[in-house]
Amino acid sequence: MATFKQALENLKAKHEELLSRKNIKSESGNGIYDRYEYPVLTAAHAPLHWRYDFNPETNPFLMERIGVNATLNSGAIKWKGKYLLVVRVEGNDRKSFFAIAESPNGIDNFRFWDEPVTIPETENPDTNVYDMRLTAHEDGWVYGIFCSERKDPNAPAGDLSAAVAAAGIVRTKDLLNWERLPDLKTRSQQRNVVLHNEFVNGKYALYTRPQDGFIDAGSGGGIGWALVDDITNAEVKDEKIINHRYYHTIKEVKNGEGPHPIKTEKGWLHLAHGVRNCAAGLRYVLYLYLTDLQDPSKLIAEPAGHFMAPQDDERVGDVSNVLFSNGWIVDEDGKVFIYYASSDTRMHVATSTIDKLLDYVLHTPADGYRSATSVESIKALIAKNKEIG
Ligand code: M1P
Repeated sequence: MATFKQALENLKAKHEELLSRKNIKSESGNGIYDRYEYPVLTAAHAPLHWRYDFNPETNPFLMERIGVNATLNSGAIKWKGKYLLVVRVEGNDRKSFFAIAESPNGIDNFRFWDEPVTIPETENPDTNVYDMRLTAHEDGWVYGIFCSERKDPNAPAGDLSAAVAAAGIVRTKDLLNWERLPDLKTRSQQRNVVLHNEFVNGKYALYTRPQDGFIDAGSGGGIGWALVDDITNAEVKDEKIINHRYYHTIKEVKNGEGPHPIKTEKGWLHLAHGVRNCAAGLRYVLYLYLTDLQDPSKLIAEPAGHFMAPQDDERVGDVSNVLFSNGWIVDEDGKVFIYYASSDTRMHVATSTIDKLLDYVLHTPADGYRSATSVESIKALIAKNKEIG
């Protein structure tokens, strides 16, 4: 028993060392944002009491009983002065669930709350839930919209992969008790649905991502926009595409809204992901765009290419070559914390400011969709630099 006690103490000490590790700003910034040396959350951050039976009688070998595989795509919110992530935690059993992790400063010391979040089910239980976007709406509720995945009831016999993606909706006032609302009713499958934080023309406004199948966006032209009368029985009746996909760009195959956009004096600042295909498979990167303050569905600026792409260790994981973000937090002083997952495996933070992100969005050349136009952009910059000698 002395050995068990010692082993448990060692386990707890190592875990504490990981949780309390100070994060360090990486040196090689690009002037737009700063990355950090360490992920803010990994599977190893999951609380030990979720994974180990601490009783030597029932777990004499101190085995991990319930494994956690990954911590990824997290919604984010500042709550009572703390930086909170609603983390997609994926177990070894491939089921994802939500759990809240809290940090005093947004860049390290993230610790999970005592228990995972209990999401009530509808009469049609979700098989898997993931990628929650949080919205503190002006109606006073905090909403979470997430992907609810269920087996395709029309799948041919023997096809155990075909699935249907829908937008599940919950709301809360305390982040402890969550009320489940009916899933969003839409004509197509949906993933990456996000609630805008203000009413628009007296209605709830949603960013959508219509898709032909569970994986393929297909004829769904990009990020959509829909106004909804009643969030407690939400239905997309009219949907228009506000951020399109284009041939030979970073979002040729798919795109999707990240967290809800940030209101700035120059417009609504959006963070999204774009997907292209290559011999190595799909490549997911992050990009920014700006829409009109009065009409959040009207695009006013979009830099060419990616804002962030997987680099170094970020490139490898369960689904390699993926960056995905569904959470960011803005401080009162304009500092922005961008929470992103790499390769569907771990969570990171990058920091910037509203001023820098607006400068990036408004002064980075837009995509001309041809090699020749890219060369023109570079030559225009060279000429400008030569003018100043
Ligand atoms: O594996 C990469 C991502 O794939 C999906 O995103 P999208 O619907 O845009 O293709 C989601 O399953 C997401 O969770 C995942 O990170």
